[in-house]
Amino acid sequence: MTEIVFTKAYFTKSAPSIRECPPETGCEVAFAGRSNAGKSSAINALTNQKLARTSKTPGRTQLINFFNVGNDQRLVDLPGYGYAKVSRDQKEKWQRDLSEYLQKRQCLKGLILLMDIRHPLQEFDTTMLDWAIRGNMPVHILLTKADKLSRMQANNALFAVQKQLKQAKLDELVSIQCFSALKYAGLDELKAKLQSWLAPVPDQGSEESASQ
Ligand SMILES: Nc1nc2c(ncn2[C@@H]2O[C@H](COP(=O)(O)OP(=O)(O)OP(=O)(O)O)[C@@H](O)[C@H]2O)c(=O)[nH]1
Ligand SMILES: [Mg+2]
Repeated sequence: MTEIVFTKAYFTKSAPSIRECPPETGCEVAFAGRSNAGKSSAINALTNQKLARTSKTPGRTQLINFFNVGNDQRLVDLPGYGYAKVSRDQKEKWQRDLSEYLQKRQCLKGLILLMDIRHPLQEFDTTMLDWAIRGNMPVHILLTKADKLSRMQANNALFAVQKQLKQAKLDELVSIQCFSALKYAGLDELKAKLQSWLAPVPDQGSEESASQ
C-alpha cells in the first residue's frame, strides 16, 4: 500500500455536471455538505494548500471540482446544498446532480459528509445519508468548525449525533469525528479514513494479492 501524500494534491478539473466528470477510473472520495459547512476549507487543510476556493458567501462552489492525490486517486469538492438564496431551479438541478453522482459514479469509494457542529443533521443532510446508504456507500461525517465550541460541548455534540445514527441503525456504514480546518484538528483521523478508501490494504487471501 502506498501512503497518500495529501500535500501533493493538485487541481485537475471543474465539471458543471456529472456528464463532464473525469473518466470512471481509479478511486475517488467526495466531500459533500450544506453550503458554508466547510468543504473547501477541509480540502485546503488536508492538502495544506489553497486549492479550493473558500468564502464567507455561501454557495461559492457551484461546480464539481476534482483534485488528484495520487495515481488515479481523487478528492472531489461537491457544490454545497441548502443555500436559501438560490432559485428553485438551481436547487433542483443541484439535487439531481448530487443524487446522480452518488448513485451512478462507480469509482466513488466513500463520502465525507460535512456538517457544522452547531447545526448537525439538517434538512438534506439526512437525504444525502439515505442516498449513500441505499447505494451501500460508506460515509464519514466531519462535524466542522469544532473550534467554535468548547471541547466538552464538541464531545456532547458528537455523542448526540452518534446516538441518532445508532437509533437509525446507520452506525455500521457511517463513522463520525469532530474537525476544525481553522485549527487543523482531526486531520489524522480524516487522512486514515481517506487512505483506507482510496488505497485499501489488499486482502491477503484475494486473487489480486496472490498475483502480485
Ligand atoms: N471557525 C472556523 N471557520 C471555518 C472552518 N472551516 C470553514 N470555516 C469558515 O466557513 C466559511 C465557509 O467555508 P467554505 O470552506 O468556503 O465552505 P464550503 O462548504 O466549501 O461552502 P460552499 O462552497 O458554499 O458550499 C468560510 O468563512 C471559512 O473560513 C473551521 O474549521 N472553523
Ligand atoms: Mg466550497
